[in-house]
Amino acid sequence: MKLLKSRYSLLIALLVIMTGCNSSLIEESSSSLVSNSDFSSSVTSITSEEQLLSITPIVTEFDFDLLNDLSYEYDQSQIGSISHIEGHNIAAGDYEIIGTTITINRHYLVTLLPGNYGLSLYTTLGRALLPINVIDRHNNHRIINRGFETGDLFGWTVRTIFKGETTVQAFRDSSVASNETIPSAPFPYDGEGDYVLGRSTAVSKAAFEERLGQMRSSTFTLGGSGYISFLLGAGKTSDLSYVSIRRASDDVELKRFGNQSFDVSQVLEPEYFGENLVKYQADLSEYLGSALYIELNDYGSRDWDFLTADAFETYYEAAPEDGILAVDVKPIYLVDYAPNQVANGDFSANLSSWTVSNLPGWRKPDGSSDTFTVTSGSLRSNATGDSARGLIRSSLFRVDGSGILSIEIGAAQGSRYDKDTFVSIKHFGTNREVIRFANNRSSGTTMIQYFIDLSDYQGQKFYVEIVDNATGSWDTIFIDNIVTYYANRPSFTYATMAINLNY
Ligand SMILES: [Ca+2]
Ligand SMILES: [Ca+2]
Ligand SMILES: [Ca+2]
Ligand SMILES: [Ca+2]
Repeated sequence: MKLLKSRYSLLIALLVIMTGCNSSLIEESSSSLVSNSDFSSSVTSITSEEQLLSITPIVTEFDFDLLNDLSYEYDQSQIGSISHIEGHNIAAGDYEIIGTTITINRHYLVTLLPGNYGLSLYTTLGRALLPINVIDRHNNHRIINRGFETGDLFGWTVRTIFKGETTVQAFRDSSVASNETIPSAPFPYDGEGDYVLGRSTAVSKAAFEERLGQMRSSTFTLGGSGYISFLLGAGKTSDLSYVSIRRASDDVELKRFGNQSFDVSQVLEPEYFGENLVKYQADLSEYLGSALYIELNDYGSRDWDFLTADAFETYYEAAPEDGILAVDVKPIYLVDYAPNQVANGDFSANLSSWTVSNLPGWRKPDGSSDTFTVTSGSLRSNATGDSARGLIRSSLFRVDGSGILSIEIGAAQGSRYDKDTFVSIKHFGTNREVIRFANNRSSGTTMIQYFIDLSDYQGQKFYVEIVDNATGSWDTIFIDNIVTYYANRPSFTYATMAINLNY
């Protein structure tokens, strides 16, 4: 009888271990062996037919910092032919079975919160358990692949913003570079770990600069102290190359950070290279508990109009000790009153109601940036000639009436006019560009009228940005007669509509 009892104890202990119960349960079960009926009821609740098949765990710990896959080995003669894996929302495509190895992919593992899990592997002979331990690295407070240590853009979503052209798309896997010497520079990126978001060596610097695009992180819930930090390089003109912090619930751009340490005056120095990384920190604690994401933007195609980056850390128990305080450079409207007709759209009041961006990237090496003027009744970006560059922003207007707008553009026909001299209409709050268009029907200095249909956005507020980002012949833009309110739909055809470059 004693022997039988200890056998039963062993059997129960085994069953309990296999089903993952804790040690206090084992003790309880042992003491209940006094009665046979107690024994049978406690065992049948665990399993009647379950004889778990045996697999060999190889890697069972998932580390959000390393983004490793998990793996298990099996012997087909013991477990039969594999059917599928089930549990915790795993789907075909989240795992691979090659030879005698089962691999659980990291793209699935990043969806699990820290803790212990068991996946069921079903075979022709029964079921095996694949144990998973997701290590607690404050996973839900941090973004996936924040430092590009996978060697690619895993965890980030990229999109083109220029005519769907993927050939000029910024932010590609090939931009993830070794954290070593900068191409054709004598010093390193100065990032963290083995990889950074850098500059691809596959194309010239000019060709790399020409690319445009956006790159979005995974969503995280801001926790800890609410501080974040990141490394940023290049991005001479913060109005065109910047990092946004957006709220997931409504897409509102909460903060916008540029590489404010980029020193325009030093670019001319032969030993200076602007793409090395500078550490920034920012206090976002007013948004603690909010779901946020990070977005990198590249709207510029010229000088240093690209971003290098690394180490987007979004979880700090306490404020970080190092890093320059990042300055928010998103457009600010102190009064969000918005009439249906944009103020001074005909420039009859010179530049009043318009704001010239004073971000340093627009300045010439001598520090001057006298760009916008009103001449012969129209806005012009050539106050100091075609080489002047700049961005000017309207006050807010509200879509009303027919929802149709019209704008006149002249000049703006330089060699890459549709990337360099353009009009952008942006949504107040999200600062999302709903349309960017250029003077594609240009005819010298003649003013050409373009119609825009914003009738899908009735009642919403927008503003206009006019950009001149180039210095060559005809790289200057004239604007006049911005009409944002037509009570009745004016007459226009497809040929006279503005063509959106952002898709
Ligand atoms: Ca890195
Ligand atoms: Ca660019
Ligand atoms: Ca005018
Ligand atoms: Ca210009």
